[in-house]
Amino acid sequence: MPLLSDLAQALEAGDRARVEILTARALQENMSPDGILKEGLFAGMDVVGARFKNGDIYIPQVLIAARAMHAGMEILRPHLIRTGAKPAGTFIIGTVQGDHHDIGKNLVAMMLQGKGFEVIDLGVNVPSERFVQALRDHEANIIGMSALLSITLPFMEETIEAIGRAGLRDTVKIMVGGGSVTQAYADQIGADGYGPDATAAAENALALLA
Ligand code: B1M
Repeated sequence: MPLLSDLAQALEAGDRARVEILTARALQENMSPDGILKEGLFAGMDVVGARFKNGDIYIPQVLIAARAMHAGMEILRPHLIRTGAKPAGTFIIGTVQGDHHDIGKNLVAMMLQGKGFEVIDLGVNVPSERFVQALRDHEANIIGMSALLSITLPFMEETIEAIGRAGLRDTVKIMVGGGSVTQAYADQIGADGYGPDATAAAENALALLA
């Protein structure tokens, strides 16, 4: 549909005003909110994710596109709620205790939203008890931890152990990532998934739920 491909292209270009106009126009033309989300906004974000992964674009362009996506989603939100569209899953994310880096975590959160996840962002410097409490408070499918500092890596393992002690390990998938994290480390601490970058993280999160 030309209107939705125009919307996807406006998102790829990070053109927030045009994303708002085209989202509203698609609603006026009685297109389904779910279709506008998937074939317009998410389709555009998929292209942004692929370009970022290939190194064709950089963090600022991703952030600008994400801002445009959020603007479109705000217009769609009441319509999505009314039509009962279901998110792909619920993903709790945070940067582990002692670590205040959040640029990568925020990118991962945006890519997850671009794949249709509802994201609950606990912020930075999140101790294991807060991750556990968040799992008790929300019906999440996946919990994700980010760490950039070598000295904060052990808090990922500690959190996985705390989730186990709380009897919640079988209820949720666990993903890890961030500058200091490798697939080998993820395997070593018993995480279910890892993402070397934000695009791969979102793709792997979907695969974990498949
Ligand atoms: Co910091 N810092 N920093 N820093 N900082 C690093 C990480 C460092 C490598 C710099 C260096 O020494 N070369 C180094 C860590 C060394 C180490 O331990 N291995 C370091 C240090 C030492 C420190 C301080 C200790 C410095 C000091 O005060 N002496 C201090 C610590 C503060 C703290 O956290 N307690 C500190 C502070 C800061 C700032 C506050 C100034 C700032 C953070 C601002 C912010 O985040 N709001 C900062 C920054 C910006 C950096 C660098 C320059 C950039 C980090 C970044 O944002 N990268 C960094 C050096 C570098 O990397 N060049 C450095 C971009 C981001 C998109 O990448 O976060 O890796 P990244 O995320 C990627 C993937 O990893 C993945 O997707 C993202 C997008 O593709 N990903 C996930 C991330 N989370 C994921 C989760 C997933 C899956 C994938 O699943 C859940």
